[in-house]
Amino acid sequence: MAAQPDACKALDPHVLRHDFPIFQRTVHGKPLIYLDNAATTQRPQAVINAIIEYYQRYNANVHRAVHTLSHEASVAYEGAHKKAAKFVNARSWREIIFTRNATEAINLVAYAWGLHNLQPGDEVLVTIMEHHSNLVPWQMLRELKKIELKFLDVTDQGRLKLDDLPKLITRRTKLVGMIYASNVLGTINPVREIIAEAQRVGAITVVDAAQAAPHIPIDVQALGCDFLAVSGHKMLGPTGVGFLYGRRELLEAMHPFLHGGDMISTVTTESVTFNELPWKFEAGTPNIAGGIGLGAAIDYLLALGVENVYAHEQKLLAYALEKLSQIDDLEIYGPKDTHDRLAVISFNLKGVHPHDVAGILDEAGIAVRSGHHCAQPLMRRLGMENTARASFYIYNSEDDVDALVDALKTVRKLFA
Ligand code: 7TS
Repeated sequence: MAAQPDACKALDPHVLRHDFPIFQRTVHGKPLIYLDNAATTQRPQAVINAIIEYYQRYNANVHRAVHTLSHEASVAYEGAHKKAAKFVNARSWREIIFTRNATEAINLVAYAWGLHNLQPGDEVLVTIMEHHSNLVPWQMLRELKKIELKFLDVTDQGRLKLDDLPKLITRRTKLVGMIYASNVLGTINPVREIIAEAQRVGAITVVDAAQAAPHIPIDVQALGCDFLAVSGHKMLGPTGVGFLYGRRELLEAMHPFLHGGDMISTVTTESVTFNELPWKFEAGTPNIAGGIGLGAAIDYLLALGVENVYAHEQKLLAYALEKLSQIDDLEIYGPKDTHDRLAVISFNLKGVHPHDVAGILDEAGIAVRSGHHCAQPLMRRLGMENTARASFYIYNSEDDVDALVDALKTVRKLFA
């Protein structure tokens, strides 16, 4: 049974770990220390159970039949949309479209809004900090629609240069895309301010919240964004499901993304009318089990309190930055303070390739990522090609930081 700590109390990672069956295994004979949460998190038993229960007890297609199993599956799947709506404080669950992941959510905006609304000469502004998933779709539109793509720069410390905004946002700016929190540097961006600037010229705003949603409370109404993309697997949910929040008036006015079954209302040989929201944007049989699993993940996170998740990670971040700074020849990227920063720490050990660092840490049972983290323009801007990256979540403790620091000291000795 999932632990349900009091929302006012600090999270205890040692207790929470028991909810995650994966921590029963070892890696190279060592207890698993999982520090690759920015890539994907682990799943609690409650999420695994929700998926098993669907397949074992009410497996059926949704929206198509009057029989009991289909009704139960439909209620559960629709219920997951309602949970997602609550999670990001959308006005209506009809503003929540389930997708495969954050990448598909952003592509939905690019194809269903961008392709039909952008004209040659229009401008799209994104930050240089974007994950490729909020960059390459706009590059695709640059080719197809002859738009101009502009970039908001970062400081060497990895904070956005907000002072540049007034000159970058012009009357021709039609869309502003921004990463809420960086998957490389951990920086949490002032998206509310950027959205307010974009709104001055009537531009559409797209927030990539793939990294933010698992760690900080999201409120789309307070942000005032038009679209916001989330991946389920980065917030304890299954792979293969994420969602797009879209402002209702925009979604109503937009063309569909994919065409076929479920997204229609009536079809004749001559014409077609589209289904109501959100089904207009969910063509074909959806990932029903995944959606229900994501609903269970949201239940779990809301029971913990996302603000408590952030508070826990802030403590871990401060501890980790302090401990890691004691290692000679270790360069840490991103903001040096813990203010508006996730517990995502990219680093390099001088003279050692990050893949070697990750390989040796793996021998110690420690999972970290190494590479360009799908943010090559940012890496290039900051003068680096690859980094190792440790990213923390609710089940990580100061013990995990200590193990990481010890293992890095071993790497340093090996390469001395
Ligand atoms: N946006 C951000 C900010 C991300 O960090 C990622 C994935 C995505 C979008 C794409 O998510 P997907 O679920 O559609 O693939 N980031 C990472 C990472 O940092 N390491 O592996 C995946």
